Amino acid sequence: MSDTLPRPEDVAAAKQHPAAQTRTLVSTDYAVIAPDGHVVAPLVGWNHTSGVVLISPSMGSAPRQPRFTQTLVQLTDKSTTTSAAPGVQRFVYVLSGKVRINGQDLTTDGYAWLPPDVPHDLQGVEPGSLLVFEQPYSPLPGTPAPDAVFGQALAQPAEPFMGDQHARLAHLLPDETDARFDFAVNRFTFDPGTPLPFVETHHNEHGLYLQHGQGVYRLGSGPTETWSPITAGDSIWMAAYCPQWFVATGDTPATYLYSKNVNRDPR
Ligand code: UGY
Ligand code: MN
Repeated sequence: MSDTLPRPEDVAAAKQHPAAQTRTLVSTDYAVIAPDGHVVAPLVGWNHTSGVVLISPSMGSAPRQPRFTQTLVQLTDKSTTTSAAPGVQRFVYVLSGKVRINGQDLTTDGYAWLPPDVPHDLQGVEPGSLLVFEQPYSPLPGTPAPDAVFGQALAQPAEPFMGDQHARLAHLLPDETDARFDFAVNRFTFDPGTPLPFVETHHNEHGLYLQHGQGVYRLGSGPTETWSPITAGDSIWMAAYCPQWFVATGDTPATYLYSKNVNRDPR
């Protein structure tokens, strides 16, 4: 066994190694997960399916801890699954490929919200990838959960955000009109150069997946403040009260999908 340590110049050279670089950042109030760090593994509760759990409660410690999971699923034509964990709602978004859920075929930008504790029949039809959010469902007192929702993101109205036609927001679930939904998933498109109009700070947390384009995300404050360059395939967790701001860069629109806990008292 060697009793010597690497020389300082060896450490300096290691830091420059191409394989030692990553854009991934994991902080106390946010995380940026870049594909360069993905480690693919079989997914619990799925058959013939691997993927990456991008965001989960393991990422932080209470109270600044994700209360949901966001998973990138590598779909095969043999993939199957029938439920999330007990009491957990599931939202499935097709990034590519084709999936059949309860007999309905979904292709790119198709999605399904699946209520807790009602088995579903999900089968891969053509290989591709899915973005899946899961969060424990919190029912309204005395009110059952809604039935499953199926949709196509491009068919949902994309409204100008705070009057700006260059930032367009589509709600994929009816959370604004139906308080039985405690979870929202929205699709936000920014034309090049368009920003979020102000630095948001709010009690809700977000899971975000950049589907198209690129931009810069300002996250955190004080010692955790960062200005992260992000590109398609990157994910972000933003804890409650994490200051957040975005501007789309590049020549094409930037589109992100994001989740948000809604319609429940945060106490
Ligand atoms: O709904 C939202 O809070 C959204 N405007 N946040 C975000 O895009 N970071
Ligand atoms: Mn926000």
